[in-house]
Amino acid sequence: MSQLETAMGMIIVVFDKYAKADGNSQTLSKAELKTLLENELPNFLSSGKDKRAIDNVFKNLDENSDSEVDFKEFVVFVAALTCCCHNYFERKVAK
Ligand SMILES: [Ca+2]
Ligand SMILES: [Ca+2]
Repeated sequence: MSQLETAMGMIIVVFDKYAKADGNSQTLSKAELKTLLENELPNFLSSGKDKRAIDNVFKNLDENSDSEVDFKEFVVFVAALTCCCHNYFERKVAK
């Protein structure tokens, strides 16, 4: 597998790992999203570990407002974060 294929596979594996905690492996509940962020993106939440921060992230991700984050909604989030990282490193290199 290529590097990109491996990266895409990892996103699927990570989503599945956390999404299946409550028996419904198709979507992330708020509790599942919280565990995922705490374990996989510890720096992302370091600025606000309180419940409100999680609530806000969850509300933003849940685009169709069904109180679950499905894979599509999760991928949009990962892509947005990746863009932020990319911008950040580009600025660093440009200096
Ligand atoms: Ca679930
Ligand atoms: Ca949703």
